[in-house]
Amino acid sequence: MRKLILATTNPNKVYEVQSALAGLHEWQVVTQPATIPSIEETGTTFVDNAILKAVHTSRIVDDLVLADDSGLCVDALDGRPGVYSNRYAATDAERIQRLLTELRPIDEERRTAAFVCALALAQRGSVIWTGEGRVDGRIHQAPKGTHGFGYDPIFFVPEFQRTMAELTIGEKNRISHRGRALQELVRHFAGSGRL
Ligand code: ITT
Repeated sequence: MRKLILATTNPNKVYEVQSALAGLHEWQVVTQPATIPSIEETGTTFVDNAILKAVHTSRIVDDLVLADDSGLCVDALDGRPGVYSNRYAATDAERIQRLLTELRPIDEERRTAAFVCALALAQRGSVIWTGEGRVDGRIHQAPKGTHGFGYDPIFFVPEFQRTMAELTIGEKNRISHRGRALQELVRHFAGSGRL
């Protein structure tokens, strides 16, 4: 069995990636060791930050490393919080509150937004592959649902007519930014014969 190391400190990402890749029976998908020092996310794009995180960890461990950089881009805020989604406020509840306050004057039809996820694969300091996924939706007026994490309770998914936090893990992985980027990764593995 080969190991795929997830270069993340976010357990929700780990859960979603492990569920999405459960069909890759040759691979054991595990979180990076807690001893890996964190690296500052100095990039200005999702893919730059995903590469930073993947390469950093891959200089310390021998196995293949996968990193995810993701966030919420709100059209009425010129794409913010974007790569700063995690740094927007201290907790999920405060991040949601800040966004809802900023969007209070914005009408329903202008509350469009997208979740974006960049993935990077690296080994021994070199990038092997990058991919991106995106899902379009709308910022709901109030939080709804208890699944998922982060901004999920205020992200309304038109295809389901529910918020992301009202979707099951299977539904979220089918349509989400991360799920779509992971579907690309599976195709890459299949194409490169690494499946
Ligand atoms: P790592 O860098 O350790 O992977 P992180 O949570 O800091 O963990 P990011 O820097 O990529 O990850 O920040 C992503 C933020 O964007 C995350 O903390 C959420 O606030 C938001 N986000 C990303 N994906 C999301 C999702 O599927 N649902 C809800 N919010 C999401």
